[in-house]
Amino acid sequence: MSRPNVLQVGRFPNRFNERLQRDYQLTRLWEQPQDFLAEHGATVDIVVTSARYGCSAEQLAQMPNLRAICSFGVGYDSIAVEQAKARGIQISTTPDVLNDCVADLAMGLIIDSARQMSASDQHVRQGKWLKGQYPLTRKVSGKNLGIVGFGRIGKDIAKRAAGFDMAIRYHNRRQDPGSDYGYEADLKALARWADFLVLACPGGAATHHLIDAAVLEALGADGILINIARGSVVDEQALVAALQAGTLGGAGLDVFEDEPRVPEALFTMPNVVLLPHVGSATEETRLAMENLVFDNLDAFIERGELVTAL
Ligand code: 8YV
Repeated sequence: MSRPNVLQVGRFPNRFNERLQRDYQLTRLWEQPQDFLAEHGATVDIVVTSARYGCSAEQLAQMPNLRAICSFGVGYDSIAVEQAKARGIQISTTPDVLNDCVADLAMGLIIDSARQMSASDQHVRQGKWLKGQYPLTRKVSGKNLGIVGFGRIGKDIAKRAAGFDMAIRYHNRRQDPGSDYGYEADLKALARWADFLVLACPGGAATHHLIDAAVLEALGADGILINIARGSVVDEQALVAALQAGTLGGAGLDVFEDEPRVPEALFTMPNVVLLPHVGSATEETRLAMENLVFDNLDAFIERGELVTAL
């Protein structure tokens, strides 16, 4: 392909922006007039986007000659995958390189929400220790861990949790023949059994509000929900209601339904840990994700193939 036109749909960190600008024939969508896609969409060969910015069916329709979408991130719920595939448009994401950090963060949220590290840190910083001890919290080691979504990240969470002597069971669309962990086809049954229910499944229509009031009720007053997947997987109103009523024991959340907006009702709950979608956000992992986007771009430009195609 002779010097293809690459469209970058949103801002990335400077290092990434600069390398894109330096090495490719690049257009930055946000610097263009509103009607850029309507007027010039036919000139776009490759889109560079992210799990956050996505690529909608409307955008796709405005780019009749698009051949590839290279996305920064492993989630593709914000990309119109079906429409793209129907047109033969190839899609790459950045799998695997972020598994460690997302699984690490899941463990961090398990420990923090149970042991209330963030809330007890506040206790010290606000001078409250001088007035009294922090209340007792909940143990992590040896507890039951239910994992929803047993893909690469779910398995890496299991690996870590095994080091905490946790009993592990999982719920997935299908049982994994390569795994010795117990498979639970019934999500509510898994929630009833679990002390911690960790969400590591993809977002999108198939998992929308998979965790509803009934699942939260099954998890129960001693149960803790951990979400490092997508906010859309949880009925957030039901989650807030269960936490307010005390029918759910706690939550550790890195993702929300309407990011960056987080329900304010959660702000004052010591049994809830709130993170600003930082699962993959370490220097090392973000650099690896960037490099994988460039590997995909280069492979597509050189030989029409993506390295980590969906
Ligand atoms: C990033 C993510 O926050 O990989 C994903 O799907 O959600 C995260 O790693 C995202 O890619 C940044 O846009």
